[in-house]
Amino acid sequence: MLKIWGRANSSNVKKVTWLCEEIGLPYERIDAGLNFGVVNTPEYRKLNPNGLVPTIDDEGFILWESNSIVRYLAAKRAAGTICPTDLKVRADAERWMDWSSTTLAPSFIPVFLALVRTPPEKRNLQAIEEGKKKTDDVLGRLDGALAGRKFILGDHFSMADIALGPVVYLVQNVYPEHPKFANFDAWYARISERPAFKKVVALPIG
Ligand SMILES: N[C@@H](CCC(=O)N[C@@H](CS)C(=O)NCC(=O)O)C(=O)O
Repeated sequence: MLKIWGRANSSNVKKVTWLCEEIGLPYERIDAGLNFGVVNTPEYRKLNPNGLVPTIDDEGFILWESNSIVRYLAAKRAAGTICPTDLKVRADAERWMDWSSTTLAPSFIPVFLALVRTPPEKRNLQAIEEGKKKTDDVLGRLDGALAGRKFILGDHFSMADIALGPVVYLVQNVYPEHPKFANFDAWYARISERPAFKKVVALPIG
């Protein structure tokens, strides 16, 4: 069975568990990271020299980097649905997956870390405000891309929504007072009502 190392509340691990739940792919998840440790053991570092989660073992094939894992599993198990087969549509999906990691997450994760994992007296308020402004701007761009679309690629739910959703879940719960965007709100309502999202993405923030 597919093995996934990583604590359930990590947004990068959630991408992988969400995909598995969506496509009914059985998996064994092994807690690792933060208070669970594991990631600094020599055994884990052999699998993933970064000491980060997630990492998977698919019948002996070891892979890390959440978006690469999602691309791999979706191409293997959900080609034509969650992983588009048309080259241009797939590139569009991959673009949004990369954008989630290179643009959305770096704008908001510093705000999340400051507000959720840093004691009030140690918070850098100016950095938090700057992160919120960057997040507002990035959400506005996502909102623009979602105009007239049910999901980020159009009518069909895809791996691009999976890469965006767990980070957006943090934004919605840690920074709910962000400016409102109609297309973004409608899309978030659509993805967050999916049973798999409710099961593995909508977990307590910590
Ligand atoms: N680019 C990597 C980033 C992985 C990453 O930063 N994971 C975080 C959790 S979201 C982590 O391992 N943090 C340390 C820990 O949990 O111990 C990916 O997308 O897989």
